[in-house]
Amino acid sequence: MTTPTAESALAPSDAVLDREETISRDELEALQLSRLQHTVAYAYDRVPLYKRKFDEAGVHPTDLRELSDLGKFPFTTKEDLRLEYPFGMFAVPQREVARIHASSGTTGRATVVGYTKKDLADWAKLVARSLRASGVRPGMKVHNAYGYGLFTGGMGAHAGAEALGCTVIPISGGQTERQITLIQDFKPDAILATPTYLLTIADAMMKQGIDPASTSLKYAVLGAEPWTEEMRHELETTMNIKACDIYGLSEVMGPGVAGEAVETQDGSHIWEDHFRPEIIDAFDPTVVLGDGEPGELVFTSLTKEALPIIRYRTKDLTRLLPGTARPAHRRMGRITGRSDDMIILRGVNLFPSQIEEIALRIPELSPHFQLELTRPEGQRMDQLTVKIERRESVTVEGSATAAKVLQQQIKIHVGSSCTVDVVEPGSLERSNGKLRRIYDMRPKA
Ligand code: DLL
Repeated sequence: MTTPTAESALAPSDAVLDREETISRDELEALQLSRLQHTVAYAYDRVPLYKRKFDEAGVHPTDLRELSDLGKFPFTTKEDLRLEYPFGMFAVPQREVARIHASSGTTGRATVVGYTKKDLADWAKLVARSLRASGVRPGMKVHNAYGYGLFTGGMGAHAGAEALGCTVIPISGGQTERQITLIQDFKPDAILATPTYLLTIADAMMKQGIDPASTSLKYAVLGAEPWTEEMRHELETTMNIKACDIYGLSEVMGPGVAGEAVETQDGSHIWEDHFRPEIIDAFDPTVVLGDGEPGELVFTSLTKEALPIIRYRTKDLTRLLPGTARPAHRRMGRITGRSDDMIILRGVNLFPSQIEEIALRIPELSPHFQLELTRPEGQRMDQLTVKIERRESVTVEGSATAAKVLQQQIKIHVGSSCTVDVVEPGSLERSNGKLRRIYDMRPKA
């Protein structure tokens, strides 16, 4: 039950919030502490890896007396999940595992995650909460273009939209022409997709002579890859929609670990009744940073049964900010990138999102770009080439000046020298889901 005052102050009057969305920070932290104490003991008792790690670190679940004691416990990494492949991290017998998802495993073994029936219900509730925060309401038609299958995006978003009371259109990713037909025929109110895939859809509409701003779509809930405020502006104006962020990762749950409120559009609120976030120094993980300080995001699950996760190092770089639309739940700043996606070019750190931010401020250039890293024969220096499509309306001559501007702006704001190659509209690979931005063609050491 929600108190009418809290609800009317926090969200449009037609939204009924979960009680946990409106509680005070003190109440939330008390809930976190009791759930955390339970989770570390549960993980220690049921998952041999946690017992081994805690024992090696000389900590015991009873050492967790206050929230800051969490810092005494060891981290969990993707490597741990890989080593325990496939089911070594599960804390319940297999018959209690209702569903399994896995990461694509393009680099090394897949990481496998499992859910009990209660985990699935909690997950659906949190995705529903995220979608509602982003403007989606019961009764709306939701076009779900996240990929279905082992990836958590499709089924996670699907269950959340259903739990909210929406009519779900489970199209999955790809088959862009068909997506466009269904958007025109079924007239959905909201679309769920990666930001770059929504861009692919908008682009394909324009090619077919359909104005992307003319569809029935009013809301988009976008995530699974980093995106910028500039990309939000691009999508909102071309499609005449409100676009909000949704964040999550399979090891922690899937989509819906955090979601953004449409009335503030100021970063995703982490649902802290289910996850305790920390920010650490990515280079010295013993240092836990304060709110507002940028670093690597770490999560501990508070309610998960099949796969409790303690201090999971996400490699996502961001910072924690105070709650706004949901005051007790802290927000995360935009993910600037992943520590393992960082390009180090002649000593300068660079993320694709920085290029996106700069390029989209130059009107002649489109949001379609990729970054190529090479090391020319006989040279010791790496070379970065930004390949970017010019806008359809811009001539080749017109784009030459834009290329120079982009090159200069990258030098000024990022500190890297690069080559900019403006290419024909439609010539770069389009996204079907998570878009690959970096093409590393340097000889392998
Ligand atoms: O991408 C879950 C998801 C599906 C989230 C649909 C949102 C929507 P994974 O495949 O395990 O899970 O990838 C997780 O994707 O660690 C981030 O690096 C990135 N990521 C996810 N959401 C965002 C976001 C899903 N909103 C990894 N902004 C994470 C930036 C994101 N990066």
